[in-house]
Amino acid sequence: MDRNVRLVGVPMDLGADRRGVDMGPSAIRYAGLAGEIEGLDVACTDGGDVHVPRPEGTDPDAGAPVSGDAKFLAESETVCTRLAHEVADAVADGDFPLVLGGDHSIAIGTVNGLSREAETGIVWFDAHGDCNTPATTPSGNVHGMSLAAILGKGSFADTDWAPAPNVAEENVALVGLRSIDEEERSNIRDSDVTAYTMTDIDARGVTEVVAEALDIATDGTDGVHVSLDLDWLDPTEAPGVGTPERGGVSYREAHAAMEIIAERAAEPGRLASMELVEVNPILDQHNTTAELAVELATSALGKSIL
Ligand code: 4U7
Ligand code: MN
Ligand code: MN
Ligand code: MN
Repeated sequence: MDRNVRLVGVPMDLGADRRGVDMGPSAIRYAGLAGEIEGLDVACTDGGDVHVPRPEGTDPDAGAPVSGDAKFLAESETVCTRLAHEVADAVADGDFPLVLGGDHSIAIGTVNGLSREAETGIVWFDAHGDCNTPATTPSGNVHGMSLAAILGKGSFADTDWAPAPNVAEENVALVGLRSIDEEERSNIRDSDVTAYTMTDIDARGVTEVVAEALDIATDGTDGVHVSLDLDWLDPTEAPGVGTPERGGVSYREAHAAMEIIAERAAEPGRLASMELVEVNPILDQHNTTAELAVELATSALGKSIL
């Protein structure tokens, strides 16, 4: 990594059912993120946390679109707009934004800030598709809709804060899927997003799949955003997440994926930003999942064993 890394914490949990994911930024910092990054001879500054309203005293139905259901949509807009501003500021200063969640709804803010001035590809590591819309969501939780929001699907198209300005579906790859809702499946199939399931990883190996995902995300773009939902990993490795799904990638497979990203960071169409989301310290065993998030981030930023 040839740029300064700027940490931006987003203690957001309004996009998810389980309280606790709001403590993710603290847990990831406590696991030693800044020191580990500095250990790579990369400068790291901490931009602090974006302010998140507390659920008490907020109306979950405020801002909901006329059709369908999305909880805390008004607050999601507020938080994502603030975050987009912080990310755009970091990029304008020549820094590399490393965003710490918080639930995955914050990706809407990260990608909006990032793609203001640059064509952006996305590699989205997740057990889930995050492609529900307010009309298809079974839960009402925005963290299950964030990629659809970024791509301006359903009623998100009518908002000015959710669709990202410079992201083409053709440059988006989902990696590691194993839990998709019925109607969400059609949202993915009817889109130009490329989706790699765990079956693809079983058949082809994680290195080939991730290399191909990067080809998609770098094709004609200025940079790639890596969105890492820790539930991408198997729950035996990452127990501290709100929506664990069996059958995820192993510790080594996750590292292999991040090492391929680091290799690409030096090339054109390089790594533009990264976010670590869905770490829930309340559900964790010790601070295992936050520590894993730190390891994977430093791997992506160029840490090698020898
Ligand atoms: B995550 C779910 F119904 N699909 O929409 C939904 F199963 O950011 C889960 O990937 C979404 O962790 C998980 O609520 C969102 C559910
Ligand atoms: Mn500013
Ligand atoms: Mn997710
Ligand atoms: Mn997920």
